[in-house]
Amino acid sequence: MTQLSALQIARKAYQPKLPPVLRSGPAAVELKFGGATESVADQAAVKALFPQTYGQPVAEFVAGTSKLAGPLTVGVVLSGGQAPGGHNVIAGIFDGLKAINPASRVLGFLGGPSGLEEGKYLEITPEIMDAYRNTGGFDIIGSGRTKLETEEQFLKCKAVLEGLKANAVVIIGGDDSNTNAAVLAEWFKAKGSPISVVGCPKTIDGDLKNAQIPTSFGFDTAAKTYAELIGNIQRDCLSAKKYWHYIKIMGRSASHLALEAGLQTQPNLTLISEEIEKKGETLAQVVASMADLVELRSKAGKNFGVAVIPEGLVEFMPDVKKLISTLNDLMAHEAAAFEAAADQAAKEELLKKFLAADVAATYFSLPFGIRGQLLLDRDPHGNVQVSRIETEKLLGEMVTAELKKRGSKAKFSFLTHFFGYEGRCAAPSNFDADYCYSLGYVAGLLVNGGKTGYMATCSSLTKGIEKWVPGGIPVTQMMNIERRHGHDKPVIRKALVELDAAPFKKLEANRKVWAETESYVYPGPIQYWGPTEVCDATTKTLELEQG
Ligand code: FBP
Repeated sequence: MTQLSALQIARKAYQPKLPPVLRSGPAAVELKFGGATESVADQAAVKALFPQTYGQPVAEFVAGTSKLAGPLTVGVVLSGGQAPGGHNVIAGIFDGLKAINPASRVLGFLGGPSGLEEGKYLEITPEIMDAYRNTGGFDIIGSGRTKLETEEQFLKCKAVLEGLKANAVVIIGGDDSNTNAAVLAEWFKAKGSPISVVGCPKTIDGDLKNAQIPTSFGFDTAAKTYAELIGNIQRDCLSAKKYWHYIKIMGRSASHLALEAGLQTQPNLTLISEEIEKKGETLAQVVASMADLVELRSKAGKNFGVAVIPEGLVEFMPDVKKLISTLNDLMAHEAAAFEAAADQAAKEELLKKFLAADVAATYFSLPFGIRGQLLLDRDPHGNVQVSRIETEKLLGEMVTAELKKRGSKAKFSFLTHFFGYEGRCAAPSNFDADYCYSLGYVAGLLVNGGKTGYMATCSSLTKGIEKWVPGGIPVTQMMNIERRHGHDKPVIRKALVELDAAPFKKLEANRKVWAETESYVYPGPIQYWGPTEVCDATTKTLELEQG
């Protein structure tokens, strides 16, 4: 029996809030529909791929009356990386379905999409559910990264769901998982199956957002957790005045988490990958400007500082990007040769044979350890696993070398940190606890309404929960066609940091002052109790984007 901390005990009793319109129960709301929708781009191609579900209207829940279905059986899948609040999504589905009909059942597929394919599940009982309310993590049923995309997999899912007499499956995942959910919804409809598929927007990375989805769940808590840790380091940095701290922040590709953590804590430097890509800055140029900052602060007697570095940075610098994509292709095509190579030195001999001169020059300019990390196994999509590349160390070592090359008098002693897994399973903030519970509740209502190919949403999030608007967005509306593994595929468009939007502009406007001074902010731990403007505030990103 796990021993609960005092906070966990108190937190279990927290009753997540629902938007006002949902508080009178499922029979007292109805769906109001907008007009037909179009995908964000490539309309003809997306329409051709989704003839059954394309163009469905945006739906909003308003006060009214709804016919409640009989007992519903709904499967739930947690897909991809953990994000705080996943358990509350399931709690929202559970409570929503029980409110629709007390005999409704929730079946949690184990270990992610593979659990659905293989029919491995756990029936969620009230006791199990109560043990997980308001907790972080995905451990109630586990998660996984299996992609559901082939006809064979769909047939297996259909057989499993039909065998369980399930009415629907809710897929809680990021852009790829929700894309696959939409494909599955379309496939079920084409086969004449009444099973509906509904998605929920999850990822700490914050890159599943658009005009319809203000933010993905988990981003709020993860950003606040990282901001607390950065704040603590800033205090230490300012107390000791002897180190530069290079802190890498998770977020596979987009820099949303680094930007948000930077806005919350105001370190001396926050790198934004999207800006570096736009300016076409090479690794050497990024290192040179970081060395400039060290020298500038050193001249003012400050041989210390804090720099925040986004996880995906290396893939946004043109020279390193070219190197990584060349390596990805090479390691896929010459897999046998690379596997046979005994060690890094042997692999590098192969590289000398295959790489063009400019790419080889970039590769061999990197420290030995980092080169080894670039040669590690690829993820299931054939991509380098950026969370395993120590970009923070790479930059620290290269800045040291650059200062030496310049004959600089600046004292530069660096420490590295990587904040990623520390934030993914944190206990959800009030915002995420409420948001996730509401998303789950909405997913249950969409199932009750027989909707398929929709993602549950809540909009108007910055105005306080009294103003939140629950609804559903057709997934095809968020899609465009992208080239993946040599094929054109329909995918939900990934949201990178927009350089002309308010959050980045705020960083840009303050960058010089934050670089030269210690304007550090110390957000402290996620606050659960206290004034609402402290405890229930959303992120700076949402505040700046939505006013
Ligand atoms: P999702 O996109 O599935 O939400 O996961 C994102 C993420 O947390 C990234 O920030 C990180 O790069 C990656 O997962 C790490 O993956 P893994 O959990 O496989 O180590």
